[in-house]
Amino acid sequence: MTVLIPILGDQLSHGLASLREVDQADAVVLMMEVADETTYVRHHPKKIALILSAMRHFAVELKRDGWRVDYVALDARGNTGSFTGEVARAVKRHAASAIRIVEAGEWRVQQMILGWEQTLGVPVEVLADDRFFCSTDDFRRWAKGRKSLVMEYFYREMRQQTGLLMTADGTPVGGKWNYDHDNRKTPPRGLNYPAPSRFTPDEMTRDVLALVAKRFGTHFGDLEPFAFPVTAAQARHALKHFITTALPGFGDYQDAMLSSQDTLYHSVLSPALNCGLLTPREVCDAAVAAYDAEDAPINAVEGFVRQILGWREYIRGMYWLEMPGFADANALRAMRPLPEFYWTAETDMRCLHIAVKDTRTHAYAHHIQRLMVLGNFAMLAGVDPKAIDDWFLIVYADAYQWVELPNVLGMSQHADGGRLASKPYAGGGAYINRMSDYCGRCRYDVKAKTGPDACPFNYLYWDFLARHARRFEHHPRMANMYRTWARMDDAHKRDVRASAKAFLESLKPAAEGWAR
Ligand code: FAD
Ligand code: DLZ
Ligand code: SF4
Repeated sequence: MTVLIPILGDQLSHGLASLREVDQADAVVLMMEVADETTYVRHHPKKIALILSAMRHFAVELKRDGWRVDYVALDARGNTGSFTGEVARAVKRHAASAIRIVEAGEWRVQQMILGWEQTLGVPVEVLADDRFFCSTDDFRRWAKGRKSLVMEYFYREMRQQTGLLMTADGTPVGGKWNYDHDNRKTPPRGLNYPAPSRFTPDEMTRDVLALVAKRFGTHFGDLEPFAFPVTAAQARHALKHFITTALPGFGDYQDAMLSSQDTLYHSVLSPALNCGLLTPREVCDAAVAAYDAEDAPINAVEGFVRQILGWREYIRGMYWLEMPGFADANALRAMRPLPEFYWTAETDMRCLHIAVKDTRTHAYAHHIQRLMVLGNFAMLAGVDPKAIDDWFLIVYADAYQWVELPNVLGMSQHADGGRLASKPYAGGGAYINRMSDYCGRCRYDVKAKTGPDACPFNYLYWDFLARHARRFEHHPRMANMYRTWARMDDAHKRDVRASAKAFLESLKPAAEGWAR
């Protein structure tokens, strides 16, 4: 009897549930490079290269560890181009009597897996992905019966369940659950920011880079230089580097944006975490160990652990709770096509120009660029959530639908009507100016409120509030802003609306073909 163990491109973890409690002699691991996955959207070339290179390295490591591995390369003869097609061929090739697989990260792929037993005629065992701290069933139980699903409460339960940053008597380390009060400072001039670690491509990665250049060279984004970790050992090195160089400053300047600094104190670990080269447990343990050794302060360590144990787990829970309807959410009825500059970076708005340029070069932008620049603009401008959702899925090396979609449709676009974040993350130019050094050299005037030279975020912000007054004016955390709007004289309000209208009409929609 042969058990076939398919391992998907975001399941590259040696401790994966499907590799445990199975006799190597009876098993064949199947790994598949398939055209459907590389092209269901036109992923950034760096993302494709990362996944294919990490898959190839992982297969070599599995063989070294004694596994029989059947690896189907993208250009292998007979490759059907789909997971289902390749699993079907492998079942025949190995006369497999059963399939054992860890549940997929994405709804789309999980639906395929759930059809295999019937179409392939062999039993399929689907295991929970226990690399996450919280199972999808446990999240469902947590959410059941709650009117509002606040991340902070979920996070506290996760702290208690895992014991991370908890004292022996069940209280949070340091006496507080959350130290954000000490974070989010404006960065002083002249800080010496640490650089994230970079890895020189080996021969295997260079082969992948050549393949990606040939097959996907026309996708949005720069393939080279390519410096992501592609093995667990490299990813652990990157983690260690982050813990020693950047973690101590993580909390303080978490919301800052600087034109000369792409990563500030962020970890840039999400590409490795999301394809499985690191587990969330080892990342949190490393951060807590730094606190225990007095190498990093509590505000930094708690803030960092919250991103992973809190936000990352909560986002995944929300995805599985709300799918498949989540993907069609459009509570604000936004219809505008995506502006062309999301693909070209050609805009005079300096904050957006820099964020798109960074994204194109690195397949990375940090959280505040994603939320308060790229996402904020799309929401204020009323961009169709499906169009901005596609964009975010394509352009980041860490983007898989389970994590991208709730962040985009829920957190940044308010398309879910406030299920994930009760209040829209909307901000005007003053917020971006306070948190960045972008505005000083922008063609627009961040202080001006209306007219052709005013910062578009300023009038778009008020125009957004005016457009959605019925929905938000009685929201307890927004009523203040509506009172300010009500106090503005009618002529100014008309200027705001006219400036917004003229600006929005001037936006060039993206040409067809960038996304799919
Ligand atoms: P750090 O700032 O160093 O944070 C540490 C880790 O915390 C991250 O590596 C990540 O694993 C986790 N984390 C932090 N915030 C979140 C969050 N909101 N959701 C899930 N995990 C989080 N993250 C993705 O992994 N993939 C995406 O496709 C993605 N799309 C996003 C789209 C939008 C509009 C927004 C607002 C956020 C998105 N995020 C996404 C969340 C977050 O921006 C990234 O996880 C983070 O920028 C990754 O960079 P980092 O590793 O340097 O993070
Ligand atoms: C994103 C991606 C890409 C570009 N290519 C592959 C691939 O060729 N083979 C593979 O196994 N996985 C790939 N992936 C990641 C998958 O899309 C991801 O594992 C699923 O979406 C998870 O549900
Ligand atoms: Fe962005 Fe406005 Fe600042 Fe220009 S002035 S960088 S558009 S926030």
